[in-house]
Amino acid sequence: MELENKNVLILGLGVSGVSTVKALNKLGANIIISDSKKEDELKDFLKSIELYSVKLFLGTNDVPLDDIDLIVKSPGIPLDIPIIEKAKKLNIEVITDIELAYRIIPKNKFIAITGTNGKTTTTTLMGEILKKAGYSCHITGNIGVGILWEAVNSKKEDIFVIEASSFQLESIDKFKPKVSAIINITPDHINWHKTYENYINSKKKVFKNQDKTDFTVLNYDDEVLRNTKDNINSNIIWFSVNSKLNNGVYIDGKDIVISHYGKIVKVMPWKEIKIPGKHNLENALSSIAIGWAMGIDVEDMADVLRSFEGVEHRIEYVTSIEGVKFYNDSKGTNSDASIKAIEALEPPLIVIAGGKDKGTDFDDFIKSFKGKVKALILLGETKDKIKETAIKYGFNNIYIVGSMNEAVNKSFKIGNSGDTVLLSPACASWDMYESFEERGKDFKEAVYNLKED
Ligand code: UMA
Repeated sequence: MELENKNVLILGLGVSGVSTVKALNKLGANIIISDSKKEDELKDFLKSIELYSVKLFLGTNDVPLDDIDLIVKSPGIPLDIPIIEKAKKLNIEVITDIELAYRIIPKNKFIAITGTNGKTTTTTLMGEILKKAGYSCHITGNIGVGILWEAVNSKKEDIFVIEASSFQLESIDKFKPKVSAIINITPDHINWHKTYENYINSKKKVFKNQDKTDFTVLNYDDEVLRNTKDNINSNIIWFSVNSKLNNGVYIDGKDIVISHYGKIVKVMPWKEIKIPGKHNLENALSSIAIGWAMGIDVEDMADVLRSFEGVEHRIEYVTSIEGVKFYNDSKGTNSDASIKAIEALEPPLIVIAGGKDKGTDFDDFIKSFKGKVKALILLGETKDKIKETAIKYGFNNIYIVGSMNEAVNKSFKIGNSGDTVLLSPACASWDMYESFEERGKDFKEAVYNLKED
């Protein structure tokens, strides 16, 4: 795609925006940036682009669109804000970074991994598997790495492993990955997408441009995916923890196997996978299915799965103090993710939850306690909503706190040797923090401070 001397408006100067600015500068575009935040709130991001010649509109998204050829929108920006409505009327195209990356380097191979939960683990795992198999790859996208700067600095043989969010996928048009994967779908980001159906449809866009030279990896155990009525033109590879499949990756007794139209290939005993929990078994099976589609040797996949330890902020063991174990699951940004964390750990649990309200309910979250959770410590925007739901289901051992430090101190005070304290908020972090990483780090710091007291 030719961008030299084109006027491109970059909406949002966060992680994705900065990467887009740097890439477009390299491609010779005229760059206009708009962010609703003011200069002092964007200090770090502005510093990373200080060398470039750009036109800035800060503290507003209300920008003249007269000469704009293209808008590249940061994924989190909703599609119904006035500037985007105005652009639509003027027939100015609005896309997200993964779409533009594809248009710039369409000949590279893209692996796009989406799903409500498990995206980060599967994306990281996939990167490790590809590296083990000798490929050069870029691990990008929602995982915290803007794709465009990577794209303009890549070689044609490089593989892009993209953690793709529903926000990014909502604004794709031509994006066509070699392998797409949807690990699971449960309600999330309803405030942004308006309805659960819209959220599901944005995830499914990941396979909409694929053809019979491509592959789509889907979870057979996920009802939404198993019952999909969509026309999928690529080769589907199912994976399942619960069912045997004619064509796919599944558990057969002690082993993980791949069945290719009935021809069985043994991968490894599933108990040898290092990352714990059933949800991680799903992540492992989806990685094997993607690896199979990419023609990777099963021994390479098994080797990585035996040693891969997981990712930061996802059921991450922090430390143990006086017999109380602490786990950081700040990436538990929706009920389903937090339910998986509760299922994966040994009781009794003290759960720290609450955060930004995304318009979902907490019924399933509370129902998953099933005698495993002995106390609930709540903070953030959703604290009262979660408390009311807990009481509705007869769970009353609840403490409301005002900060992470207070939450950690309270958990330690009520915890006994043998208990596990789990930060798994079931909510996004944006009411109190810039990101879930910042929240997780704050939790870990508060835990380490207990040690020093
Ligand atoms: N902004 C406006 N106008 C608006 C709204 C926002 O100008 O109406 C501005 C904000 O002031 C801010 C910028 O847009 O400066 C933020 O853009 P963004 O929210 O898209 O955030 P980025 O920093 O660019 O990070 C994004 C992803 N964030 C979101 O989708 C919310 C990051 O995923 C991703 O790692 C990064 O791009 C690189 O691809 C984070 C995330 O929380 C991890 N994702 C959600 C999730 O996983 O649940 C989807």
